Amino acid sequence: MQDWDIFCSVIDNYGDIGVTWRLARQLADEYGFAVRLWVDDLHSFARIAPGLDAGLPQQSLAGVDIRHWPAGDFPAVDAAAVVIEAFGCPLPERYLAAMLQRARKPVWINLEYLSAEDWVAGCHAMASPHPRLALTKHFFFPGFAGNGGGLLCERTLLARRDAWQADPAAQAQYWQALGVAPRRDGEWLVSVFCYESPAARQWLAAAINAAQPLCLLVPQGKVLPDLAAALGLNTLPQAGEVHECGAVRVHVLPLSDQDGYDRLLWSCDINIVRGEDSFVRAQWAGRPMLWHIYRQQEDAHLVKLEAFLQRYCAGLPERLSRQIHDLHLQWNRDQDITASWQALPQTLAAWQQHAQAWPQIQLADGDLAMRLVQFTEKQLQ
Ligand code: TRH
Repeated sequence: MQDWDIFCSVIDNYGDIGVTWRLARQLADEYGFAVRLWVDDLHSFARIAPGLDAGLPQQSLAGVDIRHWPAGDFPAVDAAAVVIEAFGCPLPERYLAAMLQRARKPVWINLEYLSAEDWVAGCHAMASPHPRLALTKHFFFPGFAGNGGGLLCERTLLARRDAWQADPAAQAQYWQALGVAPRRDGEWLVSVFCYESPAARQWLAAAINAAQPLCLLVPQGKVLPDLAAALGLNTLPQAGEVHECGAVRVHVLPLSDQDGYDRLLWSCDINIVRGEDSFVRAQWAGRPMLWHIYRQQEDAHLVKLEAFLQRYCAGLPERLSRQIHDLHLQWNRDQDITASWQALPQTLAAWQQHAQAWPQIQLADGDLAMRLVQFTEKQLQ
């Protein structure tokens, strides 16, 4: 059985662990590989993997051997045939030495952040020999159709999503279990997993005062101070709380595991998402979405955002493309999105159609794990 080691250093939030945990599970489940996932912050990990015991240095979950990556001395272990460092996290010297011990040097991959920018195609799969050691690292860039190494998506995901979305009874049961009363007349269900920001605060205030009824599903997280301000609360709302204000009812949800979060995305009409992994999952939900991109220095994130919008809106009717651009650019530049939000009913049905077709286009050449496995196989030949 081929063995893989994946290294994840949690920088902030849940994106780093979210991506590596998803990849580790898929490699174990779909390819039968022996996967070890080394994580330096098990407490963050446990928030999105409730079955994990953050106090244990080693445990098995979903077929993955999870190891705590200690800050101090790294344990003496044999290196795997394939080694993934996620997002450029430096590997421990002791592990590098173990890699050198292998008769056949491991395939060493730096899994990069996702970007829709054109330069990705030129850098994807590039080799970088280590300056001192007889080891070579390859850069593997996730990417959109025709650009880079694909996007993470489990083989059966879209079929499971379709079955869910065609099953009103399962959805009704799901909402009931979350304590969410049935949809009211004309109401939109909107999940809200974004960063704290003036844009979010403004949008919440505008939504409360708008004519369109909304049910907001808000997993516990960074946007709660904005929500408290919009609702006029003195304390942060807690999971399980329900608030009604103007045209809006709000349910604050506990964080679920990743499969539970997928179900939330599949069940909503519009999903507000962030970072990298929830952004991709919202695309797989096949529903209109609004991406709150992770802010970077010198507004580098706005370049990334524009690159995505160009791909996402290519070939769309001008009016829909404008609508999607306006919402995203205004939200991410902290401008007032009230007018764009109010115009949404005019394009929502067409956006819905586009969102439904988009995943198939992105997955036509295979998902990220499949392409990663093909790449490593070639290296191992
Ligand atoms: O949490 P994020 O903002 O993460 C990241 C990191 O900050 C990273 O450093 C940065 O570079 C990157 O963004 C761009 O957003 P993301 O990527 O969407 O990760 C959230 C994860 O949490 C994702 O795997 C889905 C998961 N999740 C659950 O499992 N359950 C939940 O209930 C929710 C709301 C999310």
